[in-house]
Amino acid sequence: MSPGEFEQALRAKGACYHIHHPYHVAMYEGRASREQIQGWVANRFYYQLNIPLKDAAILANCPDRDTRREWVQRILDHDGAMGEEGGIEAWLRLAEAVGLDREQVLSQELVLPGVRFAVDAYVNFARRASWQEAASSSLTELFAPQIHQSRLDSWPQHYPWIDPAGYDYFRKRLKEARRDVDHGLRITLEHYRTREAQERMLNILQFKFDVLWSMLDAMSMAYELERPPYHTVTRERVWHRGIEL
Ligand code: AHQ
Repeated sequence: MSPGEFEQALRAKGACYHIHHPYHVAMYEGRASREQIQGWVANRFYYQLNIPLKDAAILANCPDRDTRREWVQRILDHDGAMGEEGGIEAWLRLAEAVGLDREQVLSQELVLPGVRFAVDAYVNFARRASWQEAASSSLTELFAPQIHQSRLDSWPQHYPWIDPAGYDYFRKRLKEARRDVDHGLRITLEHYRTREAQERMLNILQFKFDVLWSMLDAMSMAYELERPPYHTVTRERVWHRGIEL
């Protein structure tokens, strides 16, 4: 495919983006309970925590200085450059804004096994794949500005109990995601030159859609269907607390 056709093919896969997942739609339409919002924030924290590790894995595999000096910004966006808050801290403010305890979120005790496995699969993919393939897997962010904007547009009116200061994270990502996509697209349209390689990349993008979709599936089981792991055995949170620590 030409670069233009390839970009169109990438954008066409947006039909699988998790903005269409019933859990996200319920949050957007105001049908989510306080527990479902809190569960989403506490579980998505694990994804946010791991983005810098994923991006550092890409840097570690990338011999090209110009690419690294641009890609490194993503780590700073999340960890916070010196003197700046950063996205992980902003997410903890979102956690407090939805009534979660900061230490409980940091403890990861609410992170569901299915969420942990999906996020770890993304980080481990980035460690093993070529830096170009790992970089292009971030292109689910082609669709991220829309999902962040949808929360800013709908949550304040549906969930007046959420402290609006918590929405800073979504505003912050609106511009960061657009800048990330600009760089990710340049790498992707440059790297994949044969039809076979382009089809492989579309499959990599589907893998990342599956990561995002599976996270919400795990949350649906736990917070919508009332079937958290081991619910037939105990109502206690007995699942593992992470072995990567
Ligand atoms: O907050 C998000 C974020 O920091 C990132 C980094 C990027 C990547 O490197 O894969 N993807 C991503 C995403 C974030 N938010 C998600 C959401 O729904 O709020 C969307 C997600 C993405 O589209 O990959």
